[in-house]
Amino acid sequence: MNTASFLFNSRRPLLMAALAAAVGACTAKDSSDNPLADRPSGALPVETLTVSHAPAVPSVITRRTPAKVIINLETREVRKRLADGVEYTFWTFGGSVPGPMLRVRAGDEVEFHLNNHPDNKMPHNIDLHAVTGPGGGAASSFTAPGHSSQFTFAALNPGLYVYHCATAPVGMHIANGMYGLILVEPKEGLPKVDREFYIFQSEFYTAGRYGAAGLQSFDMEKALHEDPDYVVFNGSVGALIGDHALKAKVGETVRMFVGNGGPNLISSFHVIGEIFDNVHTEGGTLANQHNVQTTLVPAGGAAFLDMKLEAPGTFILVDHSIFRAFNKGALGMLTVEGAANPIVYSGKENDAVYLPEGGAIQNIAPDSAELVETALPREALLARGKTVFTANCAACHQLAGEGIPGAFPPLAKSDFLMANKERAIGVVLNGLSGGIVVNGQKYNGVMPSLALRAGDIAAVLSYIRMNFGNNATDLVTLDEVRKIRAATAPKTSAPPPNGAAAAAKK
Ligand code: HEC
Ligand SMILES: [Cu+2]
Repeated sequence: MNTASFLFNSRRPLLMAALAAAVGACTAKDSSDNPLADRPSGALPVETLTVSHAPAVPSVITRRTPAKVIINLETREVRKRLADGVEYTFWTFGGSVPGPMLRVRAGDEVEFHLNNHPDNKMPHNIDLHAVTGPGGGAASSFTAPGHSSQFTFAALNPGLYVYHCATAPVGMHIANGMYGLILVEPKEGLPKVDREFYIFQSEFYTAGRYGAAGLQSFDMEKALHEDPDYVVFNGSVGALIGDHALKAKVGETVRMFVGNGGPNLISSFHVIGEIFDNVHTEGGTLANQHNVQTTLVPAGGAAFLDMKLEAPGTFILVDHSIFRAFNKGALGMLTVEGAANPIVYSGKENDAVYLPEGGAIQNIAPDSAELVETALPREALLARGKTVFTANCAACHQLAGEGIPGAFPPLAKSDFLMANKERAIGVVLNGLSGGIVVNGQKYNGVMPSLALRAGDIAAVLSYIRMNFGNNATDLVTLDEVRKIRAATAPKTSAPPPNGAAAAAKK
């Protein structure tokens, strides 16, 4: 091999000395293990890595010889969506959370450039777990805003690695979104699959609780107690849902590169309705497990797995610490298209009344959720109203109900709200559009129907009519909401356009 000439040609004696030690340790094992063994004596061919943002994965490496790979990564502090109506100032690699996935080949020489955008307020650096060297690169990459750092490392060990910022306070830089994955492909490459996806779990600790609207700041107390408000895949609630769902076809094999930035929690990664055929536990090169339901992804760690898709449908990605999935955001979707395969999965074959011997006949009304709703006592109703308001209304009407001139009418001191209780119930039940006048100001927007339960509507209206400078003394009761609902419910499944608006203005 030609490690010597590679080392002595280098312009970076210190790093290369560290490298020499690492290479020495490596050759001591077995020369065929040495990832630098096939380095040519001359200069390596140079390529610049094109980065791709999650859930996209950079293309498979087809070359079978080492290269010098140049990576440019920019740190950006950006205000973006964390959930509907909720924003956060994320600190990012490449402007996104997670940062882009990086892909190199074992034996490559990687020239890394970390560029800290001049608009940023913080210094940043990068610790790549794929690096053999002090701080995984952090020691050489501390970069002030408006500056750029460069260091070079050899990709000695194949595997899937997390990278993250390690600037003090480290916890805060990670909590704000500074992480991503780097794959060091084994020399021979990975087994071929039809599609690859990049999924990254992490938590956010916000001043307001889950769903609280507006720009949220980082909450150090909650971070210390490891009690996040949000646990998400790919940086926000819903990043892998609906139009953003991962897509594949029946008969294909898919691979998921799953990282976990923490900063605190371990992920119990699971895909509802699928079984992982092969799992590379902890991101190692060995597919050491087959037929796995849930795999652990440690904080600051990764795993990758593949599965063949035999049946169509929507498969839900979750952290199976299940409140995180359904109440904190750790939920994604894989939509698989194709013909049904009744041998693999039949679909529902029969739906019959189940009458256990001796049991009473059960009558389950279609709106069974409604049946269990009971009227709440005054204090509980108002407390619930506040929660419903923060989660559902404040995004438009603002936290103190002050509204936004020209766009969202005020609920605070609103003559429109207070003039007619039944009409107000109708607005929240069915939405409103077509233009109204509130406190002498014209508004012509769309208030959506939010599909709230009757109890939540009673609660939120009781709350806003008694707060924000409104002077109601009576509550809005569950019965009143039910009555208006029965009177205004659309007769067909398609709601009449502006039906409520017309009713509201008469
Ligand atoms: C997506 C934005 C949006 C959300 C969310 C929203 N509203 Fe509205 N709301 C509007 C708009 C826009 C109007 C005015 C509609 C028009 O111009 O016809 C309105 C009108 C109203 C009105 C009548 C006008 C007034 O100021 O008194 C009430 C009452 C009201 N909304 C209550 C609520 C409540 C309660 C919630 C939460 C359960 C809510 N809204 C959620 C946008 C929103
Ligand atoms: Cu940082």
